[in-house]
Formats: sequence, structure tokens, C-alpha cells
Amino acid sequence: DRLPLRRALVSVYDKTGLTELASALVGAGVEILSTGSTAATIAAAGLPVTAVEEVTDFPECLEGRVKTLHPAIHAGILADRRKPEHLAQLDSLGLAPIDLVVVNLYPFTATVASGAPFDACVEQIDIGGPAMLRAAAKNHPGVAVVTDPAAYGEVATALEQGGFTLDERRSLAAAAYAHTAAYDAAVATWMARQVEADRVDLAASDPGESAGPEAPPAYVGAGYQRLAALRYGENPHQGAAVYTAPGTIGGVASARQLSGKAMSYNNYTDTDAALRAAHDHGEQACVAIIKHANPCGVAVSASGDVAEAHRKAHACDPVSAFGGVIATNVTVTAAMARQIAPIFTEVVAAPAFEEEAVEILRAKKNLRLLVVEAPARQGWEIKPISGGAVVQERDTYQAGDDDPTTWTLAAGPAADEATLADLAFAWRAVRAVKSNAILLARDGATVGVGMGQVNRVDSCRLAVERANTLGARATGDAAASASEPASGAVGGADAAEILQEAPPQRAAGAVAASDAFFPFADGLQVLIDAGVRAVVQPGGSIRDEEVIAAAQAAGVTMYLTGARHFSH
Ligand code: 93A
Repeated sequence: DRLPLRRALVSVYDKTGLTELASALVGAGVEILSTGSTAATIAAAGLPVTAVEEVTDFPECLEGRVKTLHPAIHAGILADRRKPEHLAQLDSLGLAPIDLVVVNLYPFTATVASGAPFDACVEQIDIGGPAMLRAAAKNHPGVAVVTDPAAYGEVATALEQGGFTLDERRSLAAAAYAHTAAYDAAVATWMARQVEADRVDLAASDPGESAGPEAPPAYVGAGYQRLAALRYGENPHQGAAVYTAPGTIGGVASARQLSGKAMSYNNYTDTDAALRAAHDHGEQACVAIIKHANPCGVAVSASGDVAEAHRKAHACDPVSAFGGVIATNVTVTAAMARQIAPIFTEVVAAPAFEEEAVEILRAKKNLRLLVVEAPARQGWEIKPISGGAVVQERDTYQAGDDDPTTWTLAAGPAADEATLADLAFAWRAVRAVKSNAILLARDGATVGVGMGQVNRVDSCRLAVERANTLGARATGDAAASASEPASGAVGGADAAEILQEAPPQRAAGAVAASDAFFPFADGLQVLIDAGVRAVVQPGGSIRDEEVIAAAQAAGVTMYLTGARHFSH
């Protein structure tokens, strides 16, 4: 299925490897059509080249804005070789098919990064290049498309072998679409920021002295695009920058900021965790409040009232919610905004905000408002390890194991509808908690979260303790956090008022979820002793029998999911 290459369109901003490519093409008898300075470079190397203008019979015009945007070019790229009528039409129009498109685009991101003025950046938005790449990629059954000088070697090899195979053309097409998608995402993100910067005082967004480190070459080579330098990383002595991943649309990296200070490194990671938590509950309106990558509270509203979900999420742990990041999967209403306003909050992220909500929250100069559709669901998660990296597919809910209708009742009476709904909520929410994770919930809200412990029994103790004694312990914490410079908004009166809201003894009657199996019955026993009445967990321990027997003896309902959701 190799298709011979007879005619190539070459139009490249980056002239790296161009003469070598052109001479390989000419050597194999391929006719080269080319634009302005690309054609000039090829001709200067003493190689034959046909100017695009000769094919279009139309001059390059508007300072180069219109070069290849012409039916004579696009018909040549888009004609379906498998359809005789397409080829006949080309013939009758006096046109010939184009078998190979080699285009690399105007350096938009580099121009933005250089600090060029607005109009200069706009001028570097390539229009004709992406049009050809997308056309050639669409017609990959007959056309090969190349965007990266690093792939010119593959062209030379293909020429020796009589052309590209269909599989090769398909991979090239996929790479071309990933490239144009990332290119447009970079333009869209930049432009949205400009629009907002005109409306809002984003002066504080200046990252200052720090230029931030460059991403490792492998990331850049893979199409990661630098979005901005950050003031610093996890700590002030660490340089940092934010990049968008190739081909990813949406997600926190390309969020649209409506107001507030510049996003920090920790804001980005906490917002990502908050979005992931808020978007794990399907169609239900959900609010997640995150601090240091762990939830201070997650809640849904059965009636779709986002303000109610926020009140419930906040009540889980009002102390920790100070300085937290709030995310929701639905529009932030004015009512929710009024609740948030008195609480010192770093970021509010949502797919949309009511206009009045923006007005209310914009008054808080430091609060960052982000418009984000949803976190990325597909793709890879990359974690560096010394000497390399580990890569995994993203964890998502797989209906097979996460759907309560597939759970196995291992102990106690079958849950009634309301209890099962709470168990399902707890099971979805526990994925947002760093392992070992134990989460207590009732009425669609978390009431006690035990996170990040190195054994499960301590997580159980922590979850119960937080559910029962948070209000009592909170006084000291609130005073401490009020003295931190960043939490100036936490007045003593506010704090005292909110602390009153934490109802004591919430573990009794709650349901619990465990992100992985109970290796012993001891952790479960802590929950049972606290009055937890139903538990969901993956099961699969060699001591399952012992664990199930403990639940059975206490009359506690226990479901096994078969799946686990570690998050480290
Ligand atoms: O200005 S454009 O958006 N209009 C076009 O018709 C067009 N055709 C090719 N940009 C266009 N190109 C781009 O020009 C290519 O993507 C490439 O980056 C560049 C090559 O121009 P030259 O050969 O003059 O250096």
C-alpha cells in the first residue's frame, strides 16, 4: 500500500534540514511546489522548484497572508485518489494531485514568549499552514503530511522504499492534527488572556524576575508548549513554569482566568485535584474544596443547588477550607459567591460563573477565578523518578467496577436506596483522597476524611476523629492560620462563627469508603466502634474473611467493589 510521491508542497517557517529534504525529493523525481522564502532557499541550493503562484496563477499578497489559500492548492491536496471522478475533475480543471505536504507553522508561541506586542503576536498566527496540514491529514489515504523537520529522515526513507504506507500516512496525520490542535489551543489561551487582561487588572500576574526553567527537551520535542513562567515552584527557591500538553483541549493548564493574582505552582496542582474531585460525580452538581491536594470537603446537591453543595462541602472541615481551592462542575451562582466571599480562598474554578457571581468575587483582589470546562480525562500521567519517569494511563471510573449495581454485598443487610446513594457518593469521593484514604459521608457530603497515612488503621482513626472533634480542635488551628500572612481575610469573628457550624459526632450513622482493601480487621473495627453503619471497599485481601466477619458481627453493611482507587 505504498503510494509513490510525485508532487510535494513544501512551505516551512523553520528551514532546518530543508535543502537536504529538497535534494532528496528532487533526486527521487518529485516536483516541489513552494512558497516565498522556502522556494528561494531551495532555488538558492541549485534545485528546481515551482512557485505556488505558478500553480495558482495568483500572486502571494497581503504581505504573505494569502499564499497557499487557493483552490488550486487545496483541490490538489484534497482530491480523493480512490474516486476516479475526483481525479477527472482535477484533470478538467488543469490541476494535479499533491502527494506530500511538508509544512511547519509560524512560530506563534515563541513570538509570545519573546514579549512581542499584541499585533506582532497576531501576525504570527498561521492560517494557510494549518489549513494545508488539516487538509492533507484528512486525505491521508492518498497524502502524506509532515510538520516536523525531525521527520524529514522518514521522508527520505519513504522515497527509497517507493512511498509511505497507509499506516505511516495515518500516524503522520494523527501527529499533524495533534500539532494544529495544540497550536490553536495556544492561540486561544493567549487571546483569552489578552481579552481578560484588558478588562481586569492582572498586573499582579507579572511573574517578576523568574523566567522559570525550560521543560526537558523530551517534553518540548513531544509538543509541550510553554505557557508562562511561574513566580516559583512548590517553594520559593524552586524555579517553575507551566506548559500545555500537545493535543489537549481544556484542563487547568489552559484555563481562562477572569480575575485575581497570577496562578502559582501550588494553585495549579491543587486546582487540578479540585477539578478532578468535582467532576467525578457525573451529572450531579458537585463542589470540592481542596488544600494541599487533599479534600477538606466534597459534596453534591440532589436538587442541583450548587450553593447547597458548597455549604455541605465547607461544613466538612471549615478550618482547613481557609486558604483552599474550590472547584465545581456547574455554574457558580451569586448565592454560592456570597458564601465564598467571607472565606479566604485561593482559587475558584468552574465551567462558568453567573455575572453577579463574578462581580461579587472580583472584589476579592487576590482570589483567582478560573473558567475551566473539565480536567483532562484521557491520556497519560507522567511522574519523574530519579533517572527517568514512570508513565501511567489516567485513573477514571470504569463503570464495570464502580457502578454500585455490580458491587457484592459481603456483610450486613442490603443498603436502602438512600444509604446506597451515600455509599456510591463516598466511593466516588474517596478517589480524590491521597492514600491511605478513608472517607466518611452522609447525605451526599463528606463528614470526615482520613488521608495520607502509611497504614489504614490510622486513616480510620483520623477520619473518625475529624468527623467527631473537628469543631473542638479547630479553635487552635484557626488562630494559627489567621496569623499566616496569606490568610489575612480570616478574621477572628468569621472563624469563630464558621467553627460553630461543625456539628460534633458525625461519624455515628455515617457510611464509609476505603480506597483499597482492609488488610486487617483493626481499621474496620475503628469505624464500627464509631458507629459507621455501612462500608464500601474493594475487597481482595487474604484476610477478607476476617474483615467481613467483623462487619457481620457488628451488623454493618459491607459492599465489595473489586476495583481500587489508590492516589499517591
Ligand atoms: O500567512 S499565512 O497564514 N497564509 C498562507 O496562505 C500561507 N501559506 C503558507 N501563512 C501561510 N503559510 C506559512 O508560511 C507556512 O505555514 C509556513 O510557516 C510559511 C512559509 O512561508 P515562506 O515560504 O515564505 O517562508
